[in-house]
Amino acid sequence: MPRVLSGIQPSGQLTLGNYIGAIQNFVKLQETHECFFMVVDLHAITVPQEPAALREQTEAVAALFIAAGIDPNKASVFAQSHVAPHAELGWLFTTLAYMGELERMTQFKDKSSGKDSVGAGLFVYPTLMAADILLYNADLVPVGDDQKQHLELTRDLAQRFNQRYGDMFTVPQPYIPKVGARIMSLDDGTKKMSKSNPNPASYIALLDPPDVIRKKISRATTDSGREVKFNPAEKPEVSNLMSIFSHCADLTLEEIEARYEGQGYGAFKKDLAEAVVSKLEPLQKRYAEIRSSGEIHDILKQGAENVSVIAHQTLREAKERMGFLLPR
Ligand code: AQP
Repeated sequence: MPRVLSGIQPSGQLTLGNYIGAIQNFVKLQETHECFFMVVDLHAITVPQEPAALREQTEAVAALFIAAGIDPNKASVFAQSHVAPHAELGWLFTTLAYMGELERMTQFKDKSSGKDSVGAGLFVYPTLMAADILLYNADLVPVGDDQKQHLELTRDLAQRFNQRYGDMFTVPQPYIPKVGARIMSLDDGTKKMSKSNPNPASYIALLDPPDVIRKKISRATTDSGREVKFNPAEKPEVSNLMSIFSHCADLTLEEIEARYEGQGYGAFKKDLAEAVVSKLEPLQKRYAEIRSSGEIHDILKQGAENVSVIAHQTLREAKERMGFLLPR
């Protein structure tokens, strides 16, 4: 079976953007691929994290994976920091990357813009992401559109290593959904929905209670028009709400346009809120059960055990090819 790897940072509460752009695809792919899904805690510390919150969020993200439908008997679910070769291979790839290519990363530019001091980890994090993927020779990486550029860098680094040291790494392909690859912020149709946005009204968290979801959607920015029409260039906010509706209610964009023709935004937003609430209700129920059972610790332990052999083997081979003296 082709191999899939992806990860999510425990850098805040997971949003509907993370779900539609990434997790929904994880659930589908586990049926046809060998899947490895990580909570990328080493990535989360590229911006300051409060220790207790990091621990709690790491557990929460893993539990949300399971609540969303990832089956630990089909896919390996683990925490990145539980498998030490990630950090070590990350360093090896950092030495292969060029400053210029890291400076071009738009996520780095976005996250560092306007800040007085920016951590070096934020700058080099795409090389750690490359190591995460290449450690397992993943064929496919399901991500949202925002990660496309990092995946390109991963491909470049794999090719660079293969050229210098001989063919070893699989050059991975991105797997990006056609609709919903970039869910936008509720208060600004030009910015992606992001879990670390300081304004909670900008995102729908997967664990938001129903009334909070209703309030956030009723207050979501639209435009001065009345038409529910999919036109991302001219109506970015309404188009974004339509994408969310399409995913949560399993309707096409055309069906949504037809249903709300001539009705303005009121009825549309009301139905959208109910569709999101119904979509998240079973996930939230299952999440509460998983957290109270404590089973997530066993799932993470088993996941790390499953992947460790491959990770150590790859790291050893990469070090050997690069000329490290290996312990005998
Ligand atoms: N708005 C989005 N629409 C579609 N997909 C999205 N993803 C993130 N935001 C959206 C996808 O979710 C996965 C996890 O991403 P991540 O946690 O590694 O970091 P990120 O891409 O930077 O996501 P966030 O939510 O914006 O986190 P913060 O705020 O911490 O940086 C990825 O596959 C991503 O594409």
